[in-house]
Amino acid sequence: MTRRGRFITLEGSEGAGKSTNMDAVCDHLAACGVDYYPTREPGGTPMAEALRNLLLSRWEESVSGLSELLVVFAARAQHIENEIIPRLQRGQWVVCDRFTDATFAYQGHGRKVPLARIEQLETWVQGQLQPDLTLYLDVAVEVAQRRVDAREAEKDRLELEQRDFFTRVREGYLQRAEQHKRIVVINAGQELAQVQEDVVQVVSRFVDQHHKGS
Ligand code: Z5A
Repeated sequence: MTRRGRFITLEGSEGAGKSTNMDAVCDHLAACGVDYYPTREPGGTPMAEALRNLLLSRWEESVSGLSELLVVFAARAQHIENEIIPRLQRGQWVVCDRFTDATFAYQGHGRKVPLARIEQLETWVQGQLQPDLTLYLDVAVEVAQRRVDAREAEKDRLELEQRDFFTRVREGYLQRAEQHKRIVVINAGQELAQVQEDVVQVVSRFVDQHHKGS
C-alpha cells in the first residue's frame, strides 16, 4: 500500500516572507528526492483561484468577516477534494502557502469571527485532514509593513487593513503555535539568509523522520 504523503504548510502575516521561503522549502525537498506539489490558499484550483480574487478584490460595500470565512472555506473544500487529498493518497507531499491557521488568525482574531464557528467549518470541510508540519514565519508588524510598503504592487483589500488588525492576526498565530505542536515558530525578522537556514533546518529534520527514501 502507498504510504500517505506529508502535508506541510507555511504561515505568516503579509510581508513575513512566505513566498520567498516557500522556494527554500521546495528546493530542499527536491534535493532530498521528495516528490512534492507546491500550492497555495486561497486557491490551488481554477475555481478556488476565482474565489481568491473575490476575497482580495476591493468592493464598494463592506465585507463581513463571516462572508470572508465562507469564501475561504468554499475555496478550501474545492482545493482539498480536487488536489490535496488525491495527491496525499498517491504518496505525494503537498506544500501549501497558507491553510486553516490563516483562517483562525485573519477571520478569527483579525475579523473577530467566533473561533467556534471556524472550528465547526474546519471539521465539516476538512474531516481528519490537518497539516503534519507548519512553519509559522513570525515578524513584528512594523517590520512586515515596511517590507510590504517597499513593494511596487498595488495593495489588495486585506493588505489595506490597519496595524491593529495585523497585531491581532499575529497574536492569533502565536496563540495557535502554543496550542499545536506541529507549528514551528521561525524568527522571520532576521536576515533572509538566516531565516532560510532556520527553515531548511526544520524541514530537513522532518524529512529525515518521514521520508523513507532519505
Ligand atoms: N487569507 C485569509 O484571510 N484567510 C485565509 O484562510 C487564507 C488567506 C488562507 C493572501 O495571502 C491573503 O489571503 C492574505 C491573508 C488572506 N492577506 N493578507 N494580508 P497571500 O499569502 O497570498 O498574501 P500575502 O500575505 O500578502 O503574501 P505575500 O504578499 O506573498 O507576502 P509574503 O509571502 O509573506 O512575503 P514575500 O513576498 O516573500 O516577502 C515580502 C517582501 O519582503 C519581499 O520584497 C521580500 O524580498 C522581502 N523579505 C522577505 N523576507 C525578508 C527578510 N528576512 N529580510 C528582508 N526582507 C525580506
